[in-house]
Amino acid sequence: MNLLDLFAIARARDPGAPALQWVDGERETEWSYGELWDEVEVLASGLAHQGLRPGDRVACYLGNRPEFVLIYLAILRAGAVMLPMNLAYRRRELEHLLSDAQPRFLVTEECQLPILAELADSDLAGLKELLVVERLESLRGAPRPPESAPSGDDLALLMYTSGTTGASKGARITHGNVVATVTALLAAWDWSPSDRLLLTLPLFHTHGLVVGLTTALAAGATVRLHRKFETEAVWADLLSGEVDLFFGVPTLYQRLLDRAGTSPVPFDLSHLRLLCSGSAPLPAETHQSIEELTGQTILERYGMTETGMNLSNPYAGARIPGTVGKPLPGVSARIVDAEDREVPAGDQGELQVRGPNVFEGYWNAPEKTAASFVIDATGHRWFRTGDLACVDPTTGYFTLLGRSRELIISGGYNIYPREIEEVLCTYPGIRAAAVVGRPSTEWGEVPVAFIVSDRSLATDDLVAFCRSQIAAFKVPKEVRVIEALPTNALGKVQKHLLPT
Ligand code: MCA
Ligand code: AMP
Repeated sequence: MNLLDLFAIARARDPGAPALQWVDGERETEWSYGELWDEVEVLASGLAHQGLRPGDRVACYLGNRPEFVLIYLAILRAGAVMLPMNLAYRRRELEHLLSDAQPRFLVTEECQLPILAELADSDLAGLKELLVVERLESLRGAPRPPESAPSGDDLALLMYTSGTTGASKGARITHGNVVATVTALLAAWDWSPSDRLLLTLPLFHTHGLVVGLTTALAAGATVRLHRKFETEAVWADLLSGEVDLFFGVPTLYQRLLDRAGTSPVPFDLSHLRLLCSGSAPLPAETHQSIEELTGQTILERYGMTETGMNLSNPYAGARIPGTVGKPLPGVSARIVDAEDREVPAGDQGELQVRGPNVFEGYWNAPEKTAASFVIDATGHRWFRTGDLACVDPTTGYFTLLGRSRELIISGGYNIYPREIEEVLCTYPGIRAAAVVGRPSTEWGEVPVAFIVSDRSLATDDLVAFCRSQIAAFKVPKEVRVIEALPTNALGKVQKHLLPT
């Protein structure tokens, strides 16, 4: 089965049902399933007419807007591969993605053109077309492309995710992988066509794109899309009775709580069907405070770009704070020691997963792919998540305990210290740099940089330099100049000794 089959079933059920509501300040626009797919056909025809072939990559540098949804579906309809790019990415990150993935088209919006103009002198071989969603007339009027029927093994998404090496790697995600996550969530979270999802997460990552948008459209449900998370607007929608589900990263729930804390009015959300959290650990206090305030028990789940969704607290049953529940239908999960041997229930170790949801490998990186999987004695291929976890022997629920790789998760975005350290070390005078995560109530964690410099430097200038190179959310929230980095006898930096 491919994703188009899933969508076809949903729209055939009721072409007049509302698929997408776009909320732009005071203005609202709505597309039925029939209207949405008519437009998708037009755009897919135009893309194919302009030379897009099955298997070609289309990079999207777009914020949440209806055209994001239309272009995403049109890319899939044309048999091509969607490569979403985080809007906070700047020259260094964009050049890496575009040169590695060699997309044929780059789709953007007018307000991003100044940022993309910085790439004018970059060598982006293979990029044939820049499409601006405010000017898509050139795609209209083309003959309908031949029916494309990607197989389950064909790529649907190429999603970049930070590697331990510093540079991010493209996860090759097939139609079959996405179908596996989507069908598991449809069943596990009891989706139905009458559901209305409030979606404010960015569509350029798995949480917004797959867990939110794609699953809702496969359910025949309604997506109420906002440009971004704005606390007031989200509270208004949640309280209005116009939506049934809301998905967020922990920072969003913290912001909802902060806003409610200053108001005397009640924040009862018992009319909602489901609040979900993922992408970063949800503090048990946040879980509890949301329950006390709204009457809703957040359902926390766990996933990765490479795997889609793996584990979930139950829809019907106990949702236990601090846990991520049990494997979703079709997913197997195990905890192993350093030799990849399964440990007894209750013991800690690395979490490994397998199932039809797990990606096939990284783009152009066979060694990194090989290093990410382990084959067990029965020939099963397990993905090494790099997350540390344990299973409760009584309940069977998994708890995440940290990460074996150096990863900072800030507001649901991943930051690899190595990438920031590399950028810092290109700054004149900096001899060594170490970036570590510091706990933050607002963001979960934030990056802090320790640097050793040959000359005195203004940290403001250094921060400005970082901003010109990498996404603003990766820029260290604090820079400290120190005499030397603590190292062990082998010269390896001892990050745990740094005074965060
Ligand atoms: C924005 N800023 C941040 C972050 N976001 N700093 C640290 N961490 C962040 N995540 C900074 C900006 O650099 C800027 O700093 C200032 O905040 C305001 O920027 P703005 O864009 O206006 O911020 P915002 O709109 O308030 O965004 C905060 C946010 C956003 C809504 C929490 O970060 C967000 O949407 N996060 C969700 C990420 C997500 O969807 N992750 C899922 C990944 P300055 O003013 O200094 O420039 S998928 C995944 O993880 C897996 C598969 C899974 O399991 O789901
Ligand atoms: P990404 O690289 O964006 O795919 O992020 C995947 C990582 O997010 C996982 O490896 C986890 O470390 C983290 N993650 C996702 N969901 C959760 C969760 N519910 N609790 C803790 N960490 C999570």
